[in-house]
Amino acid sequence: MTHEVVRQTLPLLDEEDGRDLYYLPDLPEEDPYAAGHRTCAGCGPAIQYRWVLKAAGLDTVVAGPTGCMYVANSTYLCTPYTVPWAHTPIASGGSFTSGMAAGYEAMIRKGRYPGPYPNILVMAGDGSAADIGIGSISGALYRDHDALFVCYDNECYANTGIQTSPTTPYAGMTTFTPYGKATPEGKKLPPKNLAKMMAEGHPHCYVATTTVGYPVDLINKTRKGLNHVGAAFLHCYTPCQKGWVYQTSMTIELGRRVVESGLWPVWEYDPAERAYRYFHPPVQRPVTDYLAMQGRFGHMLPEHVARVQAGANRNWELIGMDVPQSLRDLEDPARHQRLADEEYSMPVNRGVGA
Ligand SMILES: Cc1ncc(C[n+]2csc(CCOP(=O)(O)OP(=O)(O)O)c2C)c(N)n1
Ligand code: SF4
Ligand SMILES: [Mg+2]
Repeated sequence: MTHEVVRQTLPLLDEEDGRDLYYLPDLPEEDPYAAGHRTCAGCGPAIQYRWVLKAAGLDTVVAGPTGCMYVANSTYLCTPYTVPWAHTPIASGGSFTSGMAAGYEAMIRKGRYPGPYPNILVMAGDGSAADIGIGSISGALYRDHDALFVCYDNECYANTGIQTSPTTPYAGMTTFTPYGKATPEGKKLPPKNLAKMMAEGHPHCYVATTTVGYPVDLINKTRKGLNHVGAAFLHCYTPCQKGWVYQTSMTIELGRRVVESGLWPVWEYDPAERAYRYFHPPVQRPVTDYLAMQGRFGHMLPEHVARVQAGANRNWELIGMDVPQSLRDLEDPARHQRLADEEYSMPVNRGVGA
């Protein structure tokens, strides 16, 4: 006898007028990612892990490929998870999670697991999801396994000592992209556009981008990805305090400024309509407001800053926003100094909807 596979639907938080995108919502009481892990103070990936697991709830199974969020979170017989969790090799987060999804489906159909179908997700670093393990995640998306595949993007291979990854931004300094006479900008290549690759390459999947600066957006997109019957991919910007060199209290602020400076478009791709929905932030800033907060960009020369501003301006156009003349003017290197000497607006303590 074949049993029906019953699926759950997680409720979405109110995003009325877009205003609630910014405030810290009343999060669920349950905390499947409990206190007591060993990540750095201000660790963006740890904040993302906590919110994603709060959004998913207790009927959840999680996989984590090798990276900071495996190594700093687990020692022998000790993890911060109160839900079933498994470590996978860095290359096989996608295939392992496919197996979990197929296994639960089969067990429920055969009556060997009572159901309902649990929330199944994997949270992989950018080194895993955009580089070493991209094949296994792409395969899982292509085969449409019912699971959420999350990339927590700290724009480097953090756990092995802050090496460059495909998502490290242009001019980002890492231990493998030091700046010097031959390469004054540090990293020369632009970052891989992972989320667009996943959306364009797997048009039947729900795909979205978000950041730790927008908790309601992050929680809702996690739930939409889990509610979607089939494969979903979420690309989340998560600052790495150690690798990026900034004040530990600025993780959330960076998560907003990267969007407000045009460097991280926030969108979701609806597979039913085959259409992108772009978030239009109410503030548009010069990229220096974002770059100057981080030590990894401190070496940038005027021409490097101007190039990043030109890229941000193209992003504004791509998401359907006007580019103010003041930002167009900043595409001229003559309008800049060395980044270390640039003036930029200091973060303020934002209130609700600020
Ligand atoms: C096949 C393989 N190559 C290299 C490593 C070494 N390694 C362990 S963690 C890690 C960094 C992973 O980077 P990322 O996925 O971005 O996660 P993060 O450390 O940034 O959280 C690397 C390269 C490995 N474990 N397996
Ligand atoms: S090195 Fe970066 S990603 Fe790793 S625990 Fe520290 S802040 Fe988090
Ligand atoms: Mg990483």
